[in-house]
Amino acid sequence: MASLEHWVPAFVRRSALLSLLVLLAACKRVPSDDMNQRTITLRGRIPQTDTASVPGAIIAALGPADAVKVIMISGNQYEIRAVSNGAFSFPVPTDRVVSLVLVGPADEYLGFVSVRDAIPGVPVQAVDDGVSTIDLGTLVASGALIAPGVDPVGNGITLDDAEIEALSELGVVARAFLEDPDVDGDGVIDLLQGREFRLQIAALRNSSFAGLVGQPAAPVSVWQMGVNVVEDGVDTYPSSATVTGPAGSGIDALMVNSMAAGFGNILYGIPLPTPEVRPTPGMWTLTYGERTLLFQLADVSGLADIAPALEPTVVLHDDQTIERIDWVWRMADGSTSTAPASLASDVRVQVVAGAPAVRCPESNLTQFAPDNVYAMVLPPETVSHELACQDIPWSAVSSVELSYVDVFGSQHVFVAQRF
Ligand SMILES: [Ca+2]
Repeated sequence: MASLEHWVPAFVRRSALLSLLVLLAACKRVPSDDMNQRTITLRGRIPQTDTASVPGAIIAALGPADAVKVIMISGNQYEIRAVSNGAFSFPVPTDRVVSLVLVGPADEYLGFVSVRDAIPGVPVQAVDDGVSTIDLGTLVASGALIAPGVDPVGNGITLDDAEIEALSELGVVARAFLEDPDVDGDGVIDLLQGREFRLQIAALRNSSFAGLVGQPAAPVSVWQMGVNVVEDGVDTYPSSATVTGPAGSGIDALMVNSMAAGFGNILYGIPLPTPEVRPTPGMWTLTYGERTLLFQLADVSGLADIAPALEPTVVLHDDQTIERIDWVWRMADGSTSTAPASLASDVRVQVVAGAPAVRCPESNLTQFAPDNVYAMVLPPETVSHELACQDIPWSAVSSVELSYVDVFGSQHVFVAQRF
């Protein structure tokens, strides 16, 4: 982790930043019967075409009607599924947005499914109780996008307007990936080559406590960016890479190091020269070994401006130790969401404290920052958490950190300082 030290400002190095971007496990193809979480069936039909039956017709560019395969992407899992008799039907996990890329007979990229021209995928994480199948009807080409023939929102999936807007913003990085899934530029969709290259974004916002109540978060103080690389059959990768950002990014042929490497993957961190400014939109390139990756980065401001924020309230015992931490999901319009599972795939509670507090052995987050005495990953619907260790004195606490990984994989961290 030495490389991390070079680019994390000292004021946050001691706490939350060590948890940023380290959630990235190796991406992998997972057979659906290995998916332990709840699944539903997702199905639909590709559009019909009549041009193929016209003798002498000029062969037009391929469209969604030519799809023979669908790539299903859910977080760091993906599967390649066949289109059969003009239709597809397969099980999908319901903890994240499921993205669908349509693929032609010679592995041509034909586009991706977008719901309401806003959400880059199907928001099955917001499926209604008791619903076991989402039927998208016959897909419709809509410019560069492919729209469901039946809007799943209102037909088995429930989202309100604030949630749809938030999901549209949270999907900014996923959308770019779906628009150009040949990041290494060799003309073949990377996932069909067993390669996954993902830009990763994290944002950290600070606030403070007024008494026991966390105040609204300030603007982002630290943006982090990294590129996660997975290639089938590759166990080890070069430990460094070279990054060039768009004009104005201040990054030109910069040597960067691996922040973390797992089983079959590597994460290259991209140190931003001005961490409080969001990564510059435009074309970023990262070269490692023989490969050069091209990422078109959109404006990610919405990941901070529109993404929901977490605001904690601490509840103490009479002896001033922490009994529990409650929180609300604050939407951009000031309302609170009562359905956080539609926005996030988990929520994390961390407590940074000095002596006499000691590390709680029940903590279940493997990546521990040095001063953390408590770190727990919880289901996203959790909004009140009774600490597994009831011996942390509030007077020893310097900050409470709530964070979540959104349903597209970006990480959002909220650090409430006690002093
Ligand atoms: Ca490729």
